[in-house]
Amino acid sequence: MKTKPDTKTEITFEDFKAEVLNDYKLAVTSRECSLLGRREVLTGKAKFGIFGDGKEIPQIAWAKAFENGDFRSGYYRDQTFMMAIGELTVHQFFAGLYANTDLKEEPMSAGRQMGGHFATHSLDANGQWNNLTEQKNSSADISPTAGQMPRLLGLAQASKIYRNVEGIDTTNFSKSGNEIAWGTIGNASTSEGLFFETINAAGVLQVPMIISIWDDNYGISVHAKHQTTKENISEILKGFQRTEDQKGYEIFRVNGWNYPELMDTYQRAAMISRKEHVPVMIHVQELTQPQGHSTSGSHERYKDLERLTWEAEYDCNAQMRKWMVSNNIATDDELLDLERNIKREVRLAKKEAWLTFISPILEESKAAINLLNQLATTSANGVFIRKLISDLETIEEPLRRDILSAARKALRYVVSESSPTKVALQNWINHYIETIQPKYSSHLHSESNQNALHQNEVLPTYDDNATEVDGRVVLRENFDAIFKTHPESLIFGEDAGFIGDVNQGLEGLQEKYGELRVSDTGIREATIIGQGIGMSMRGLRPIAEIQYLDYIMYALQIMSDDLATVQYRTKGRQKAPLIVRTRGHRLEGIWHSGSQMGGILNLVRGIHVLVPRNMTKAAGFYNTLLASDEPALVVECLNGYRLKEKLPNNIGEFKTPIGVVETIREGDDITLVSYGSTLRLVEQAAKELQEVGIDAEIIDVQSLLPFDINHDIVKSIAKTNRVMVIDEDVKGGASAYILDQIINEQNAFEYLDSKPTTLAAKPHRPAYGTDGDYFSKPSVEDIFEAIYDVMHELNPMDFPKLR
Ligand SMILES: Cc1ncc(C[n+]2csc(CCOP(=O)(O)OP(=O)(O)O)c2C)c(N)n1
Ligand SMILES: [Mg+2]
Repeated sequence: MKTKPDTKTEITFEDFKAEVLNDYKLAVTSRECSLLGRREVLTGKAKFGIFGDGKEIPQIAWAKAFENGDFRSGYYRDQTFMMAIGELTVHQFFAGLYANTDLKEEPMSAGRQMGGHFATHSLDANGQWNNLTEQKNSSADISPTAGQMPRLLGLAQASKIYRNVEGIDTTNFSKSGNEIAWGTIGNASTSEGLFFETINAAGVLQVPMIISIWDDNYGISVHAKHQTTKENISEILKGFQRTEDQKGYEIFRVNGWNYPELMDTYQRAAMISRKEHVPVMIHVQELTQPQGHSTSGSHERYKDLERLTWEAEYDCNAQMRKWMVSNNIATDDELLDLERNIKREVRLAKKEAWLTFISPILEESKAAINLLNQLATTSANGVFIRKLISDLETIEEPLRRDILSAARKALRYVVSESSPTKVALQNWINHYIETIQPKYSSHLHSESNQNALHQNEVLPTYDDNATEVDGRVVLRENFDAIFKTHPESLIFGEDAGFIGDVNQGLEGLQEKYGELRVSDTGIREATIIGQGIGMSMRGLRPIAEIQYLDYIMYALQIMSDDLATVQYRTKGRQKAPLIVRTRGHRLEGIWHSGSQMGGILNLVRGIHVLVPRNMTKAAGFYNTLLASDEPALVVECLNGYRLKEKLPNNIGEFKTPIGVVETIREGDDITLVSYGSTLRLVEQAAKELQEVGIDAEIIDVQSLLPFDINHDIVKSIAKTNRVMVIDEDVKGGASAYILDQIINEQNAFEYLDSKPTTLAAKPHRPAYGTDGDYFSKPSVEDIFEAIYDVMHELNPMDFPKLR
């Protein structure tokens, strides 16, 4: 067995010993955290725990190969790695377990994520980039198994772009593309489609990605025989192995309890990937899970005695210990001593973390009790208020919920009294909510000065004799300008490269900007988004193209779980300003009609959703978004690429504002609210309604998320006193969302003389063909008649029944 690492500079045995001892110390510290962590949950101090026990040693080997500028995209078992790279202290580990909302105490997510979800800070407190090449980076974890994979692909691809594309300012992001993106995944999670999709894509793209598979034979209680063909993921992925004449992966297999072999494997893997930009897979086998999956259960229920005995013996920490003793690195007594000390240190750090967590809350409780006592002395209902106080006082370690709940309930007892003590309590409650609520609700969007809402409108301007061109040409010219002025921008998607997208909005641009910046991808929507998330986390400005809105369903999970939550789950310390470009609305049949907006709207809060009615508006959105630091989805009108638009002369500069509606027709009788391709039908219906004396006002929403930030729609309703929302989504979808905004956010009910209505599509998917469309989605006649009916109800004499 090797006792010396393969390093270029020779080190003495004493140095080597010291390093090994240090590693062991870290492994034991991390294990102690897991053991005590579980106890904290079982005694009620924390709600849930999922820990890294049984996976310590490979993570120490990995950390030694991990360099500044590198990125991790992993899952909840990686606490030892985070400790080893200096990004997680024992104190912070427990602060995370208790959900401390102070970002200084709990830098992973300020208590928003359960423990075991790790992150580093890419951004400073103002939302500006830190120098990522001078720190070790971890993209923020998410809980859905294999959800870390798509992003991992993009994190790795960024290195390839930085190494090979000229003209980008790399200062904060890369040193010649030498950074590796390191992934981790559990053996069972490799069953997910996202795993296989990512593995294939990284092999095609040849990016510096190293994926470690922590294999403990189980996924919670489910054995490998139910998870993986041949019960062996590296065995079945053998075909990915590169050969002399075919690119592919380098695949390693190593036992997770073998410290020297792990050291060697990780060094070799890093060398290959960093230098050659080759993806590497490290299958770390024979790992264990000493305390079972999480605090929710015990593994004795599903592991037999033989397995439990094996796990005890092959526990990676125990094996490392044994190896140290047999190689004269330490004696049993020395190690016992060291382990005792670590136990004490971890206990102390845990205590401190608890104190820093609970102290401010106890202060807040004291302040509330003080005010409640004063209220009790002046109120006729003092006895009831005192009961609230004594209930609160008996809670030794109160939650903020307990404090606020008692304070709010007390107000009910003094509802018809007036006293300075009541005012004091009211003020305290208001102030408390104002200061505490943001701890849980801030940073859904960027709070930096590049927030998309800070971007002002710049109108397109035209030459006197501006030519009329196909809409796609406006887009193409604008993308050309974008790629010219933003060297860090790039676009990729199915058919986006060689032919310049299926509607030619990128025609000729690959030739001009190269295959790395305007690229074709495989048919794999989730990882197209993952490429975008990862690259935008590393300072690039990717535009990920999803060919049709209908197929965004494949990507929606990762948009919802990952992209939409980046800012929120890091409390503004990471961002992924990815632009997702797609096309939808009204074309043909069940899967080319893209109208599932309601589903999207409800799943991607945190991402802007923009629905431009023509290509000039769309181009303006891209220009706005590139000046901002937020993610967005832009849905171009599928049937608008060949419609004529005037070509602006300030291509690349005009900006469509986000969250601002546009009135495209003025009228007095009713406000019609719609967006996208349906608008053209609404405009036609309005013309026909004018002929029978009905004067409709039409508002183009343009931006569904955020929605009408200036509340212009209600101003229109104040004039017309009637509103109808017209949408090609099903009822209860986007139209319900729009109506909710108008009624609940804009208080339109004050001005309404008629029932507010929605006109939407049939509940089934749209049938194929022109008639299929006519009988599935609102037609001009449907729109005409629906509006006519509203006017008939109001004035049957002037508008007699049509049918
Ligand atoms: C998409 C999804 N499905 C189910 C779960 C619940 N879940 C959490 S962890 C886990 C098992 C994962 O096992 P494995 O990948 O082997 O990792 P290990 O915990 O064994 O390290 C499951 C089913 C989840 N988080 N996400
Ligand atoms: Mg497992």
